[in-house]
Amino acid sequence: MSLIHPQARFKPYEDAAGGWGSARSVMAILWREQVMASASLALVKQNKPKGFACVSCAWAKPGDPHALEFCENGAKATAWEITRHRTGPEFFASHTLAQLRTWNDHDLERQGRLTHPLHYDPVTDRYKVTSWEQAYREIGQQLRGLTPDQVVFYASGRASLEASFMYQLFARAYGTNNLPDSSNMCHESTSVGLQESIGVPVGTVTLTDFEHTDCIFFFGQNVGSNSPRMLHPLQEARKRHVPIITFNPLRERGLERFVNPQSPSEMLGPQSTVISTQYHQVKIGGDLAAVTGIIKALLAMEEAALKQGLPGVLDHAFIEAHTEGFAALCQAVQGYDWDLLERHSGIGRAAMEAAATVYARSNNVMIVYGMGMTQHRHGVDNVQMLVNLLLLRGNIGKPGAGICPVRGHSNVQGQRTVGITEDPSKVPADKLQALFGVQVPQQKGMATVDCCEALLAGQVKAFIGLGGNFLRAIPDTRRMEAAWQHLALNVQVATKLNRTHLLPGQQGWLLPCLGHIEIDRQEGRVQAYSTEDSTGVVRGWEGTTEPASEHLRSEVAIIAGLAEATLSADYRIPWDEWRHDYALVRTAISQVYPEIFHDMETRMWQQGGFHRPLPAGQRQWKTPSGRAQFVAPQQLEADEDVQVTPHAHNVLQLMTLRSNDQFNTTVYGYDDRFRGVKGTRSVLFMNRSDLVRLGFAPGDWVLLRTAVEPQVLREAGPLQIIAYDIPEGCAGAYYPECNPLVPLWHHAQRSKVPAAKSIPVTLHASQPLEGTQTQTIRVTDQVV
Ligand SMILES: Nc1nc2c(c(=O)[nH]1)N[C@H]1C(S)=C(S)[C@@H](COP(=O)(O)OP(=O)(O)OC[C@H]3O[C@@H](n4cnc5c(=O)[nH]c(N)nc54)[C@H](O)[C@@H]3O)O[C@H]1N2
Ligand SMILES: Nc1nc2c(c(=O)[nH]1)N[C@H]1C(S)=C(S)[C@@H](COP(=O)(O)OP(=O)(O)OC[C@H]3O[C@@H](n4cnc5c(=O)[nH]c(N)nc54)[C@H](O)[C@@H]3O)O[C@H]1N2
Ligand SMILES: [Mo]
Repeated sequence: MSLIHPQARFKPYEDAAGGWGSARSVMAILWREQVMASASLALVKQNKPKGFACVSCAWAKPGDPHALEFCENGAKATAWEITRHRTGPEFFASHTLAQLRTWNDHDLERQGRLTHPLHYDPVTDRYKVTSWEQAYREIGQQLRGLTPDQVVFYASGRASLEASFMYQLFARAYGTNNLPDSSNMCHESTSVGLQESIGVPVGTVTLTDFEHTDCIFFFGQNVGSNSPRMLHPLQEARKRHVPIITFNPLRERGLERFVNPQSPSEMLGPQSTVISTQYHQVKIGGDLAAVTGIIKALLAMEEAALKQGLPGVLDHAFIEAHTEGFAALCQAVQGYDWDLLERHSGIGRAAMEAAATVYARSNNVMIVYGMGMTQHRHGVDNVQMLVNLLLLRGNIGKPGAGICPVRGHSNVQGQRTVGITEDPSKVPADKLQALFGVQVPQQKGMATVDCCEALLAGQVKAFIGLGGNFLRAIPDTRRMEAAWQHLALNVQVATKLNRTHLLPGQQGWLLPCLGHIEIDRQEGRVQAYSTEDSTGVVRGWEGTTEPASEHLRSEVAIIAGLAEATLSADYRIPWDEWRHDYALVRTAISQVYPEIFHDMETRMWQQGGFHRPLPAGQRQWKTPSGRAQFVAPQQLEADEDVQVTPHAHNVLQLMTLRSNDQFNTTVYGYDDRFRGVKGTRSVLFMNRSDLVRLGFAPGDWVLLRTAVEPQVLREAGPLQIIAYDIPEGCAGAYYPECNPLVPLWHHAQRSKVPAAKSIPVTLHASQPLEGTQTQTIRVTDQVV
């Protein structure tokens, strides 16, 4: 294949996930960040008692950890946070924000940790060092001059339970429920779907379930890159011959084969563990049809068995005792014929039947899923369809079975538990009133998409970001960047410089905070913090490395400082005491949420922490009917903006993906080892017959244009085409570079999660950009 950039390469990766490739990749980043020695000290404490929680994903940390309880990407996240590189006053003195806006995501964060509080100076177009006191005073003053509904309090999913609890209390005492968070772009389809179906907003699977399961289904989650520590329980399950059945348009390496890089015998031996025993390359958005097909096959098996006087395959006792909506589900499923199901799923009837056969003979089945399910127009229906499948054989509320959404950031699930939500009905208003004198505003606040709409309408005047890279993570980048500049106040609490910080609005503040790996001392005493992981386990942690700069403040301290400067003294909120002793914040959390967090201070230090109560796991259904709900599919396509027969015309379905070398908008490097990409992110994965049909060749450069709402030009690229093993009509490219293509309105019904996994696009011939090959997409990513 001819490639124009000499350093960019595409060569299929032959090795298993993990293995030597993983070890080499970790060494490379430790070297680049100059943390060979400090990282070795830190990594042994990662995910350990009296250590720190990995700042990468939210996957469960075992109570009895391995000697080294981290994965390749966890190690990268650690190295990236404890890096020796610094983005200090000299850096900001020598760069205007206009200059920095021409840099890409990698180069911005690569400069290292922020060291000083900064205030934007419009005269010189630079950030200048300020004092914390001045920052709090001026921000407080400005917030007092605005009305609460003009102000947004965004949270990315990393802040601890303590910081998150204080943040939502600050927002509510100020007078707003405008608390969007990263999970609005992520697992909100889960929170909505599971709540309706089984009465809890979170998954029911725990780590021990992996020891008891006898079958695992995987839908739209890339375990090898995004939650690699889960490969260990999967490997253990495979050693017990547990079948794993995967549905994914791409053959993701972590779902195919794994070598444990921390096992000398595996590293030196020739064998890798086969992960998936069945691999079904559904087309993007084809899962509703695929699961409908599996259920249709189960119903046929049931009928055949009963005819022969044999026991059926469905758990009728469970269905009768615990569920509602079974007949409607059966009727809907039987209404779809196999032709239609094959066309919409992109896989054959035999594949759906094969999955059904294994499902029917397994007793304890769990379903694991990720963004491939939630980030669709019908993301909520996707989630509920997975629950339907589980309920048919009583696979919720018994050991080894259940639903397992794989959450993103390290404490994203916990943030919601302690009140970060736009919905006031989800917070114990009476308690906040009684304990702190805070009257929770009645009016629903803004989640992420609402906030973007309000920004476009000029209704948001101030934005406070507790971490994250909002402007880069949201859809419709170009339109949002233009609107963003009109903010009167923009306060960003962050560890590293990113694109959102480069559009400061009229008053821009960049407040550098401690990361979670760092020792947080308040008045000389080390402070612990806590998180809730993807399986509902709450644990206590402590940072272990010295802070990147003496000027950093903890998130808890920053929130307290801002709150004190903003709120009147009428409230009984002990900000100053909380800042000096986080245990007092935990006491408050236990008082507000006693069912979940009673005795938190002791229980979070127990071996393995403590589980939040999960009624669905005990077969108690907190739904309006008191039963688990079957939800009949209303349609088969997860994205109605996309036609069913893409190969008949020139529109492809584009999914935006993470590489193995990034954490969301944080781009560690330009390799996506498992997918065989080296030295570039400017690629488009395409099916060979599509590219031939559309008149392109591998190595060609193209621009992508969104194929709906033609009056708005949404364009990204240029990207270089790679012929790839992906279903016809589907294409893949990297997030966040392709976010300008996602229309803001193209989001999931009911949960409003942007449908980043199925964007209708057309291709247009182009040329590579001048300059270095690592340049990412520039064309429409500029501020207009
Ligand atoms: N190293 C690392 N770890 C991370 C992150 C990171 O960026 N880097 N991000 C964190 C965050 S915030 C999150 S939310 C999670 C994200 O982790 P994932 O949920 O794995 O998200 P994506 O990488 O977006 O990958 C989605 C997967 O779904 C597949 N897919 C896309 N569309 C469909 C579809 O229609 N059907 C099916 N069946 N599959 C589909 C894709 O091929 C891909 O394998 O990971 C977290 N962990
Ligand atoms: N097209 C497309 N868009 C997507 C997605 C997709 O798959 N496709 N995925 C969506 C998903 S699942 C998510 S979760 C969002 C992610 O959206 P965000 O959570 O907003 O983005 P991140 O990239 O995780 O944020 C990175 C920044 O967080 C800051 N940071 C890091 N550690 C800390 C810390 O300890 N404290 C503080 N205060 N700041 C810190 C750093 O400054 C860093 O630059 O993006 C969403 N957008
Ligand atoms: Mo996420």
